Amino acid sequence: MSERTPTLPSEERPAYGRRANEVKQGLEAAYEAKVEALKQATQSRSLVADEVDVSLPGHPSRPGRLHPITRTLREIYRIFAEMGFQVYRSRDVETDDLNFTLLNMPPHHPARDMWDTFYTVRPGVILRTHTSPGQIHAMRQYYPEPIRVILPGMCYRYEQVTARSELMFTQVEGLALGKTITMADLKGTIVDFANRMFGQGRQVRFRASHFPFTEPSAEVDIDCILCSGKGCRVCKFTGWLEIMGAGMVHPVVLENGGYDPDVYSGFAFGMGPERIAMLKYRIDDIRAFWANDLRFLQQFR
Ligand code: 2NL
Repeated sequence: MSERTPTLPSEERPAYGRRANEVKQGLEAAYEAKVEALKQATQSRSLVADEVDVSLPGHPSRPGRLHPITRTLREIYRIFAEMGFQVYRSRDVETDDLNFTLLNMPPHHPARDMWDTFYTVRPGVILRTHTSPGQIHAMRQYYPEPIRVILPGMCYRYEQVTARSELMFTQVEGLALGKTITMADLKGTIVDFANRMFGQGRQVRFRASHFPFTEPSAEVDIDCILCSGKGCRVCKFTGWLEIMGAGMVHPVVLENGGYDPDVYSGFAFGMGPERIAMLKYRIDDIRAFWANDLRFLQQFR
């Protein structure tokens, strides 16, 4: 502010100051009053314009739905939770070692041909082809305690997409490990699961099979839920539907998890929730799960 030399004679200054104050207060009061009046006007205008008519019908709420695979997974979790299995989460990006070698598939093992995958630019780092590497993580984490876990998650395979196979899909594997686990425990657990998942009274059949990470190995069938075993197109006139693979954990895999195979034993199984959902809900094309067609998705509550 610039300095000014006073020009008013000193006897006039008090009266002049008082008057200046009066003017200032007057302007301030007028300003406040106008602001208040404008506020009131705006408010009454919006009260009229935005009036809520409580007699109007409401907006219907449109609840979302769970994806059929989410529903299937939750059903699987519930059944195994009742049998004492915890959910064990594990990563999608794995090493070749954990996905293959430690599961008894060394480099050049012919079984690797069944599971081609997606590779990252970092050598030895791949997308998992099954949730089994998670079982190695679980074993290494829990040793020497007994284990009862299921491992859900996304798996990846580099293969032709068809009505029956996708390049991304979920898997749920199970692992029970301890000092007294036998094949009888495996059969009891799976028969109980099949009955709870597909209805009481199901026939369950174990067929000898082969996996590199189990010995002995089996494929598990239930009697066809459509024709009860009489034979139809869904079961390809065999009367049976395959629902999972299973077996006793291979000693080499136990050892790779840190458990002495002379002291411990365990059973493991693996299933594909897409396949389970396709059988349960009679879906004939696996691509529907990723197609995001609401007409498909909205059928599931
Ligand atoms: C299938 C078959 C299976 C397993 C998965 C497993 C994992 C470890 C050790 C032993 Cl670390 N077994 N997993 C065992 C048998 C079968 O899956 O057809 N899945 C869709």
